[in-house]
This record gives sequence, structure tokens and C-alpha cells, in this order.
Amino acid sequence: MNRLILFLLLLPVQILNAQDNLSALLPLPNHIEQRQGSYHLSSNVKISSSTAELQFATEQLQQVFKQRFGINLNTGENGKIRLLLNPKIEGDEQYRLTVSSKGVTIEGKTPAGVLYGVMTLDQILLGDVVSTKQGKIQAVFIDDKPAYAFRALMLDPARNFLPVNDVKFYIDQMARYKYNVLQFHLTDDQGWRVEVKNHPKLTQVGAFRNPKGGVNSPDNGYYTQEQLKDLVLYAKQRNVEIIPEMDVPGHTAALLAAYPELRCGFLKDSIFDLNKTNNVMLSAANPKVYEVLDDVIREMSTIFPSKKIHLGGDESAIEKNWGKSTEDLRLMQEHGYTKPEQLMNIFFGKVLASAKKYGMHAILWCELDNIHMPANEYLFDYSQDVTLVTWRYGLTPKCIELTGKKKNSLILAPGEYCYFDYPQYKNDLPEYNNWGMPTTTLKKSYEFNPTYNLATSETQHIIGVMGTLWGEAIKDINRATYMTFPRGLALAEAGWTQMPLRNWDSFKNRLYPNLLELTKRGVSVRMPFEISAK
Ligand code: TNX
Repeated sequence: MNRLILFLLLLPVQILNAQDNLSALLPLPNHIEQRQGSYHLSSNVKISSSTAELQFATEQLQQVFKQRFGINLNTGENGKIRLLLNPKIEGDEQYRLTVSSKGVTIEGKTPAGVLYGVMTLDQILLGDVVSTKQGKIQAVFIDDKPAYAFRALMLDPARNFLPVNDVKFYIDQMARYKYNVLQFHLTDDQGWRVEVKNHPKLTQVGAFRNPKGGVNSPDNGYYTQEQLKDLVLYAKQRNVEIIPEMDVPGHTAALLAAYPELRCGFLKDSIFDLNKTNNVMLSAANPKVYEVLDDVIREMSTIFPSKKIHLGGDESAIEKNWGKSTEDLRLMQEHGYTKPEQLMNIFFGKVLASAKKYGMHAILWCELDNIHMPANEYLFDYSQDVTLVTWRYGLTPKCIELTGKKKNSLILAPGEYCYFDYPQYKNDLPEYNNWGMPTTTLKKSYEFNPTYNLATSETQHIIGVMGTLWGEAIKDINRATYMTFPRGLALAEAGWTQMPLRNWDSFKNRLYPNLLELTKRGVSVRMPFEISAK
């Protein structure tokens, strides 16, 4: 390990408390070298960028100088502040930031890397109040790249709709902390939030669960395809990829409110409403189900260029729905199945074939069989090309082991660390949610170790982490950011910074300037008073 980093790690907490150029870095960069001297800024200094692809990063940098030093810097040739694409840099999100007495250089292999260098420079200035006031930047060399390629937050506008501008606001905050994926939970029992041109009732019926509420009610609303395309571009500029989620075959009351004929046969005559039940399921035996889902996936593939789609697969009430109708029983007999759970193989066999047909890579919530069947097995035989997300409380180690054996890529969203709908502090309003979830304190979130102390060979299939903000009690964007921050800052560091460099006391200190900065930007955050109390 670099001796300087080791030195930094051993610095007593009091010294880290001092405001300097490292005191607001979050997530902590993986390689930092403090250097002698500083760069003195003057207002006639220019910013030079090596290509037009760096325009967005350049504009962001101009804003940084404006905000931190109060000066407007022009762009031009031979500037002392340089943004460069450097093909010799290895990682797609890697950046090198060099500040010396001669100037500032930020290099990356891609515009995303350069943008991350700009974000880090901004945090250097945020932390180093004294130098910034004197119009200078302390010399430093940072060569940084993420621990994990997939660093996601999940928003759930299915439960309570979030207008498009609020989602953009959320993406802005994500990007500052180097999150690069927004998983967008667009459908659930409480709402279908995405326009599907071939099946307009999905939104006409499924997006308006409160007819009296009007368009400003969080109960109602959906995104048009045009809005989503615009959102995708907005996110891409900030190196955030949007992955849509259509949750099937459970969590489908909104879909079934629009097209009740797709319900599984057994429940044909039962009464249910949009929002009122979460036990309904799509039929596995009705060919129309697959036609509709094929259309949905095809239309999504034209909106989301990342070509990834999350298809749910969680919490299906199989025992209440499947394996009872004559159609289901016939299907089971045909395939020699003895358990209704096995119909999942048919269901996802078809749905995943649609994803493949449209060039989309599928992601599913991992259901371990110990919920429905004997322990230590998958609920059904996920094909190897599916990426799974582990989420159930306490089951992640088992899921890491099983996905490793079966060779599925894995995203970690364990309930005990990554569920940001859970309260942050006991009995602390407005943490209240009505399904009585356990408390996940900031400290607990920070303790998340994505390697689970396993050998590298056992964790190589882990591609990253995800914080999930389930939306049952998230009525608006202020509540969304309040529940996300600061825990989302802890998770940002779990996704970016190598475990040996992570340290709770250091994080605690770097947190405060960032919470203040978020607040200044109009982001509602929770002040974690319990950790500041002596
Ligand atoms: C379980 S986590 C769900 C969500 C709920 C959440 C509430 C998962 C894959 N499914 O539908 O919103 O619990 O915490």
C-alpha cells in the first residue's frame, strides 16, 4: 500500500477534523498523494478541454470555480486548467487529478472519468476553506477508480409518483457522489408509471389510482416515452445509466386493473383493486400475458439505450395463485412439474426470451428457495446470463455463495444495510412507515462490507451495490432525499472505496461539509445528531 495513504489512515481523528483539502472527499479516493506548494488562481486563467465531448465536464468545472472562488473562467487554448481524454488511462471511470504550482490537470479515459475528476476537485475546494478563501488550491495528485462498476440507487415512483424534474434533481445528487445507475421501479401494485403505446390502458387505468386526486396527487401520474428519453440523456451526461424495472409476475395489481384477463385463472372471480392487493399474479398459462410483456419489453428497448431491464420476480404469492387452475395443472403435467413454483421456469423462460430478442440484458431480484422450497436453492433455475440482486434480510451471504456456484453476476442490496425506506433512527419522526421495518442507522449502513470478508475468488461475480428507496411512504422528493442522505453517502463509499481504506471516524468527519453542501443546494437531508453527540 502506498505509504502516504497508510500515513493518512493512521492520522489521528483530530487532525482529520481540521479543514483541509481532504476533509470533504466523499467517497474517499483510492490513491492520494499530498504534494508541496499550491496553485494560485487568477481570473484571466483559461480552461482548456481536449475535445468537444468534454463540454459538459467543462461547464461543470466553470460552475465549480464560480461557486468556490466567485470567478467566471473562460475556455481557450493553452489554459492552465486542463481537461483531457487520455486513452492510456485504463479504467472507464478512472481519473487523474494533478494540482501543482503550474496548474490543474484532470485526465480520464472517458468523459465520465473527467467528470468524476471535476467532482473530486469540487470536494477538495469544499473541504479546504482556508486555501479557497486565499484563491489557491493545495498541490495534490489523485489517481482514482471505483471498487465496483455498478453503483446504484433505486427510486420507486410506482408507489408514489415523482415528477420528472424531481427525478432529475435526485440524479444530480447521485452524480456528485459517483453513483452511476438509477434503477427505476416503474411498475407495482400501486401504479404503472410508463407509457406503453401498444397497451394504452396500462397508464390510462394503471397510473391513476386516485381518480379524485388530480394530476398533482402522488397517487397519479406516469412518464411519457418522450420524457423518459429526455431523462435518459440528462442522466447519461452525468454518467448515470437508467435501468427500468417492470416487476412481474407478482406486484402486478396495476397491470391487472388495466387488463384483468391476464390474471391467473384460479382468481378469475376474486375481487381486487389497483393498490388494494399485492397478492395477485399474472397467469403463467395464458399466451396473451407473454404477448403484452413482449410489447412492453420491445418498447422499453427503444427508450433505454443501456439495454438493461429489471424484470422483478420478487415476492410472488405463488401458493395463492398458481398451480390450481386447469390450465396451470395441464401445463405442469406437460412439463412433469410437481410444484407450482416450477411454473416460474416457464414464465421467465418466455419473458427472458423476449428480453434477449430485443437485445436487453435481464436483471431479477434473487429469491432463494428457502422461502418456498428447501434451503440453499434458487426459487427456480435462473439462466446464467441473468444478473441477480440479493436483498432479503440476512440472506446475502447465502446468495453470494449460491450465485458464485451457479455463475450469475450479483448486485448487493441487502435489506440490513441498503434499504433506505427503513427508519434511520428509532422513534424518530418523520422516519415512520407503517410496515414496521427495522431501524437502519447511518453507522449500520456504513458497516456494510460488500466483500463480506470472503476470498476474492468467492466474490468475483459481485458487480456492485444498490440502495433501494421503496416508495410506499415516500410522498415527495424532499422525503426521498431525506431518507437517502446521509445513508446514501455511506453506500457511495462502499461502492467506490476499497475496504482497507474505509474508516467510520474518517467518514463521520468528511460527512459534515457534504451535508452542509447538500442543504445549500436545497436537498433535504437528515442530520445524524446521534453520532455527533459525545
Ligand atoms: C419488499 S424488496 C419489496 C418491496 C417493498 C419493500 C418494503 C423487494 C424486492 N420487494 O416491494 O416495497 O419490501 O421494504
